[in-house]
Amino acid sequence: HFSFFEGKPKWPSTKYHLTYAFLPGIRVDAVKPVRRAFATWAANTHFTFSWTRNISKADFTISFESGDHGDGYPFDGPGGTLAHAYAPTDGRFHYDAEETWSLAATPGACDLETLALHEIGHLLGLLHGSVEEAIMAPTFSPGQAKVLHGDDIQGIKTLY
Ligand code: TQI
Ligand code: CA
Ligand code: ZN
Ligand code: ZN
Repeated sequence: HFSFFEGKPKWPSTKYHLTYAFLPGIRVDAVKPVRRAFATWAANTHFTFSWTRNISKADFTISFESGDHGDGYPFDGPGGTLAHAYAPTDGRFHYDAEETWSLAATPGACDLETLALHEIGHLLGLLHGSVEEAIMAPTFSPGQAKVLHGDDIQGIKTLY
């Protein structure tokens, strides 16, 4: 089953339209999978998302970072942590720039869209659940591509 962060932080219920921006240094090929992941969440929740170029006003920022990048959660080179994202209403979503990223399920590489689906779940307030097929499952096999599961959607509907 789904779970939430301690204290259940969430976006204010009046704020159902959220914006995201890509920070300088973003891989151009990451834009499409991230946009698809936001569209998938939008299709299954009350949220709408749009891309903004105004970084200072964006609710979410997406960037590629490597090693110690100043937020107290350094990345660890190839393998290990692939990406991380913060609880509402921080909005930061970092990919580990040192991973091998891919645009589809590829052995030995990580699927940008699957990771985005998972990290957006965190951005919206979900923690890891116990349903193996869910995008918020506590296990992840790189190379695998996943889609949203009823349990992920149920989690957001319960939180909001
Ligand atoms: N990155 C972790 C993750 O996204 C970072 C993390 C650990 C985290 N605990 C957190 C982020 C609590 C927000 C809140 O879960 S990861 C998994 C899973 C990772 C891990 O790259 O290690 C998945 C990425 F859930 F299987 F552990 C995707 Cl699905
Ligand atoms: Ca890593
Ligand atoms: Zn970070
Ligand atoms: Zn996670």
